[in-house]
Formats: sequence, C-alpha cells, structure tokens
Amino acid sequence: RPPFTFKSLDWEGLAMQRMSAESTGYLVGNAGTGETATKNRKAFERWSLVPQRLIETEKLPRLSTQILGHRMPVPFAMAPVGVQRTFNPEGEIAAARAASDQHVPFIMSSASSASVEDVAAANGSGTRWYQLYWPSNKDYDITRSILKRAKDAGFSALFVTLDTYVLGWRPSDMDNGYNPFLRSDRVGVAVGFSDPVFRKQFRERYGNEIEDDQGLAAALWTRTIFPRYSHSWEDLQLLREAWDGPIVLKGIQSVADARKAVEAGVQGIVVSNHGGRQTDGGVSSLGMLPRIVDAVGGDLEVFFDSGIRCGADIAKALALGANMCLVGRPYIYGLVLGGEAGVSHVLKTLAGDLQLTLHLSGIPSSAPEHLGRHRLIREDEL
Ligand code: HOC
Repeated sequence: RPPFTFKSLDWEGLAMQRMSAESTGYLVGNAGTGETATKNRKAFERWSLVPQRLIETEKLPRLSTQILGHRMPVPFAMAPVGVQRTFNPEGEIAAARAASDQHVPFIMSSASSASVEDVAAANGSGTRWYQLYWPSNKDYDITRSILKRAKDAGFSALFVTLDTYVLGWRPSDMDNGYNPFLRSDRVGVAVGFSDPVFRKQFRERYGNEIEDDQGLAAALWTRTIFPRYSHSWEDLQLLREAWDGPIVLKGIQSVADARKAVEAGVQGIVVSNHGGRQTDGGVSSLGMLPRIVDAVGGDLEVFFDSGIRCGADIAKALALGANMCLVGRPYIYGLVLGGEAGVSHVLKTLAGDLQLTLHLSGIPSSAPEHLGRHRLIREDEL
C-alpha cells in the first residue's frame, strides 16, 4: 500500500503543495503566455466519447498493444522528462524502476540526472527507449558515443526531439533563475559528465577533469545538447549511421513534416509540441493529430504527446488514431508525491482509469477496430 491516498486525478494540485517555487515553475510552467499549453488541454474537451449500452462483455477491456516490435500491456509510455532529481532525490532511478514494475516503456531524457547505465540498471528487464537532444554535427563524436552507450545498455529505440535545439521562452524559469545544470547539485548533466568522449574533449580543451571545473563543464554540456540551431532532414542520415534500431521523430506538428518523416524512412513520429513548453502560440497537439494520422497513419507508428492527464485523454488520442500516448508531467507529480511508489501509483491509476472509461463506454478494447473515430463526436457539432 503506497504511503499516500491520492485518489483524485489532481496530482498537479497536490504536488504543487509540496514543491519549491522553482520546481513548480519548471514543471508546471510553459512557454510564453501559456497559450499553447492551454490549447492542448482545451483540444481534449472538443471531443467526447459516445458511450454505447447493452454491449455484452465478460472481461474488462484489453489495453495491450504492439509498438516498435514490443508487446506492451498498456497503450502509453513515460515521456522523456529531464532533471528528475529536482523532484525527488532518486529522480530517474525511481521512475525507471516504477516503469519496469508497471510494464510501461520508459523514455530516458538526454537531460537526465542519472547516467544511461544507471537508468538501464534500475529499469532491469523493462522496455526502455532513449531520447536524444541532438548535438550539432561538430559534436558528432559525442552523439555517436552516447548512442553506443544507450544501445549497449539495452535502449531499443531512439526518440529524437526536433523542437528543442534551444529552450523556449519560459517566464517562470527566468523569474526564478532556475537553471538545473548550474545548480550546485547539477541535475541534468549526468549523461554528459559520464561520457568518455565528452570527458576527453573537455580534458584536451581545458587541461582539467570535469570534476575540477564543473560549472564550465555544465555550461558546455548545456550548449552541447541545446546547440541553438536546428539540424536538417539530410542530417538524419548521420543518426542512422550512429544508431542501429528504430528511430522516432518527436515534435512533429504538421502534415508536411509527417510526410517527410515517412520519406526519411523513420519508424515513428511523436505528434507533440513539448507540452506547450517550446513554441508559444503554436497549434494544439491533439488538434493536429487526426490530420497527421490521415496523412501518414499506416506508414509509420504515430505516438501522441502533450496534454494527457487522465484515462479519458488517452482514450481520445487513441480514438483519433494514435498508436500510443506519452505521459510526462503526471508521473513526475507522482514522483514528487511518493517517489517510486508515487510513480507506480500514477501509472496504475492511468491504466485503471483508461480501462474503466472504455468499459463504461461499451468499448471492448483499445485496439483501433474498437476504439476509433467512430466512438467520438465533436462537441461543437451538438
Ligand atoms: C531547463 C531544463 O525537455 C523541458 C525538457 C528540457 C530539459 C532540460 C532543461 O523542460 O521541456
């Protein structure tokens, strides 16, 4: 039994009572005015499930799905979230353990506060994927080294984030002077500080070990994973050479880009606007999902991210054609509230809430033949 009883789904409200102003600002904060984040949430309200009655069933709805070659018991994964030691001393280690306990894929962030190897050890036999903040081509040796380490540590797919070559305009972080890399506990630098190529380059350049000048090394790592300027579609070839496995492009918001992803031959895309944390004034992620699915669904796997807070949200995104959803902030609220047990609690709750929502709607499984667009109606048509 977890040491808390937060049955409400208002994990954000509960977690905010426990967090410092700077942690709250970082986790709950968004880009600019917060317009995109608000639109992400509002987009869910535009769609409603239409429950059907007298659907005879003997079992609870099946939630299992096949994704990137893995059979998974639930149709959601843990989105990459960096700097998790800001929220709990065990950070990503606790989250990766809970992921494996609950059989939910864990996507590890490049900005993690634990190394690739330590996260892999905590995740054990779980399914884990690595998220890349993509260094510029001049740092290709570092990219190659990190991807090799991830592969060796059992990360089976690569999620490449395309919308964060520089961090968004985040007023709460600026107001609070929040910089997870430059804090004394340096959450967010573990992947770089443990990387042999990054370490060697630092030594050659400054004649010091990273430990001798951590501030400088942290600044350098920040610049390495947020290089300021974007890569091009052609650069994907470099990743293909460095990564032998599925590649998923995260941050797709347009039909045109989704088509380019198909042409590029990647295995999946994540329809995501980074939870409204990057481009303010951008379109809602759920709003774009059906068009993108119509254009490329079937050509690659479509993940959905940005704004999921409960089981019904997952049901709507799946009904609109997503193969799987990514859930970010909710599990971090669990981490704040109860460490590993808190994360497990949130994952279990999301699965239970989704299952009950389908059950009460007369939907026998989350598979597309049962949970498709035919189960939704637009509220503005009513
Ligand atoms: C300021 C911290 O994906 C986010 C993350 C980026 C992680 C490190 C930057 O905050 O959206």
